[in-house]
Amino acid sequence: MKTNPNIKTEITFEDFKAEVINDYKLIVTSRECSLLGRREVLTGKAKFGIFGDGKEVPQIAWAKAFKNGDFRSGYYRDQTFMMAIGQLTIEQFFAGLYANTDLKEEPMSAGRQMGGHFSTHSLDDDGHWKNLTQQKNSSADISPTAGQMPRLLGLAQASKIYRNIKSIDATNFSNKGNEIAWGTIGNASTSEGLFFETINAAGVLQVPMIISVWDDEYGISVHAKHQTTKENISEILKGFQRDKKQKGYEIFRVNGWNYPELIDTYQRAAQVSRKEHLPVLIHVKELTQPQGHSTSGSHERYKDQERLAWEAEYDCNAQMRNWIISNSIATDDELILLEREIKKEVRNGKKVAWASFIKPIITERNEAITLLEQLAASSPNGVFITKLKNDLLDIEEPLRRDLLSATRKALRYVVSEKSSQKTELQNWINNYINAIQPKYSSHLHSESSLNALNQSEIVPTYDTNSKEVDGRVVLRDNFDAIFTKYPEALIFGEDAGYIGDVNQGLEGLQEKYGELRVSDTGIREATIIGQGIGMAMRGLRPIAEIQYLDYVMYALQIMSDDLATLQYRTKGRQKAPLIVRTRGHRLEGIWHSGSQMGGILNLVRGIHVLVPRNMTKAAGFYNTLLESDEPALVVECLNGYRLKEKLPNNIGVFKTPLGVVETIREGDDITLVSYGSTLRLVEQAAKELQTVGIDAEIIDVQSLLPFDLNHDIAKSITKTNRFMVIDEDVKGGASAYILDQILNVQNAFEYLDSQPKTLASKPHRPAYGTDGDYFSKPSVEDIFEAVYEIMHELSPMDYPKLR
Ligand SMILES: Cc1ncc(C[n+]2csc(CCOP(=O)(O)OP(=O)(O)O)c2C)c(N)n1
Ligand SMILES: [Mg+2]
Repeated sequence: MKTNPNIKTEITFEDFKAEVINDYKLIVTSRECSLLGRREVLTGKAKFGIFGDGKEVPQIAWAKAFKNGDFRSGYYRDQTFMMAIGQLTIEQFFAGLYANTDLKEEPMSAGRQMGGHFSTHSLDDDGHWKNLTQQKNSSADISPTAGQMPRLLGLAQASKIYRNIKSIDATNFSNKGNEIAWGTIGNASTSEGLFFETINAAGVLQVPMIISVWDDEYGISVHAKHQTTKENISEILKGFQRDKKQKGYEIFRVNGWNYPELIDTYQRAAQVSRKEHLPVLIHVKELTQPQGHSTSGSHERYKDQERLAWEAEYDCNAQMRNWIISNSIATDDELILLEREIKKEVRNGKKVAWASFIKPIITERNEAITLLEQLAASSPNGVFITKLKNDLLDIEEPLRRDLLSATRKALRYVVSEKSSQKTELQNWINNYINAIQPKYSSHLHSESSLNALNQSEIVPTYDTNSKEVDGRVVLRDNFDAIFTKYPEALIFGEDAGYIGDVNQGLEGLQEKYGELRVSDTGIREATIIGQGIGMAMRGLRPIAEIQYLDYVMYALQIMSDDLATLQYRTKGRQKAPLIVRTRGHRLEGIWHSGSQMGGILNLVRGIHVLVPRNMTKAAGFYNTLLESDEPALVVECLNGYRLKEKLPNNIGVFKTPLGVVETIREGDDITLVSYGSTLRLVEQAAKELQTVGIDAEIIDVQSLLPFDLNHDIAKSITKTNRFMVIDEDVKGGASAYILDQILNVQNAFEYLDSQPKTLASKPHRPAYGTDGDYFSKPSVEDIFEAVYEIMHELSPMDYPKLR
């Protein structure tokens, strides 16, 4: 089941007829899936359904223009397209609805995403790139409306990079940059800022990107009059239309029920975009929602009779059917026969999908039932266990939760008994959880051989007379080495190009490597990250620069929803090894010294978060990350660019390992745990503490995610028996995360003689100026006194109260 992608200019009428009928079969199949899918949800077999009904015909036209190597970045209405490019079968459609965890049955996400969230496999079983130029590609969907837009920009930009930078090995990724990135978005979702940000950026960058707006006049129940100025997205975007003098967009409008016009429009759009690398908007109007928005509600509640009647008449499938008959391509009777056949086929496909979903669970239930029966027979509490067993047996469509719930409860009835039957059940439960849990929890990170944790440390080495230079020089020289070593590496951000970043860490590099590899961008953090995600998904090694840590907030949603979940939501079949570079901590004022680290840590699980204390460490992290296939956020110390560091002689080679802490001062009395710029204050405080006889050990965390994999902090605490976490984030932020790691992951509470403490900033944003900093964030005196207080509690005679 696939549409014919090779439109020929001269075909016989028979060929033409066959192609039209094939397309009609596709749209009917897709529609039947939607109709039956809804029923599956309403009868309880599936949890939620959101379908592509009412959007079928334009997707056929789109699929015909979509070539191998192209990428889609779309949303939940695109099932017909996925079917038409041969990437979604009826069985897979239903496997998605049932959340089948077997990737072979449910290739979109192995049941991790709700149905209607599509993807293709860019990676093989081992996590290595497949040849993306020989397949049709769909980047994995996410649910937040317009969240697909930033990545779309990067997917398109990759073609531009491949076309213009010849030194990159493009074998797996591009044929001379001829690939188009195709986006889809609902009319209402164009209200999102991400849509407008992407539209503008693509116009500036002039990349081969084609956005289709599926316009059905509604966003759930909310009509276009509340969504879009003039109720017309292509009308208000008119100013983007290119003309003879200025570059811009090509904008098309077409009715979504008009099959021949749609085909013509998509062919023309593709031609111009592919050749000229031009962004295109196709406003596909007059679409419908035959079953309403999703299985959660009915559209009769908010559409009047007139609208419903119009939708019935202009249903794109109905219109195509009329067109086929009026053009004598097939008769009504022939179509009825064909539709009947398809109905059967979809019903059968559904049955097959359900059987393959339920079969392994039934087998597993049989195992559990046998074990419960044996346990019941061996226990004085047998009747209770038998009841559990019978209840489990009564469940017509059991889930794994039901199996575990029954078996785990059964153990409570035999808690003080000893029997081989009990041991057997305990073992079964343990093994079962071990076997099933990865179906839901694997691939938060790459599980390939290129996982960042497989990268071992290479220490920086120095000449005997090595120079002391500004920290930014270490970085700059290291980036220089990176761009030489990796032709596919590129960096972009606000002021990252011409002036070589606001702190001169990229000084002179645009001149050396060109504007495509070292580039300025507009002020648009979310799409800077989107550029990075999209390009990384197509084999490039982007470094996206966010000027200051404080402004990561603008990009955090995309980092969290898209980048952080990519490996997870595709069960390791897509990756975006994007490096996000930023700088932060301790400068001036509310929006130039924020440390929203707790928020970041909680929101980006799936991305490594690294906080190097100096530029040599930072450079080492970049070198490590480029050898791995994982995304990371690197936060450089804003006040460290002018501090002197020795210049290593193995620049571009040394590697800072992830998840490894460093003890930067040894001591016996207390372990002080911190990171980033705050460490300099902690070091000063430690010196001053020494003068009153307190010998502090200082540990630089360096890598917040992953965190101290060797448990070196706990080892230090076995010696000092007390510790304090010092952090410039608010209380309950990163310090609480670190505390949890030390107490609950490293179990260091066993070695403690004093209460573990955290010292963090005031709950308000940091005030401006030196005094603002002093009264907002932990100062040297604060650290000194907090440590002294711990020692005072321990021994008031030795450490009398200070104040
Ligand atoms: C950021 C965000 N806000 C709200 C939602 C809930 N939501 C899901 S779909 C939808 C309406 C989208 O309408 P439109 O873009 O026109 O697409 P359609 O479903 O009509 O094809 C909303 C509000 C969401 N998924 N993401
Ligand atoms: Mg809509």
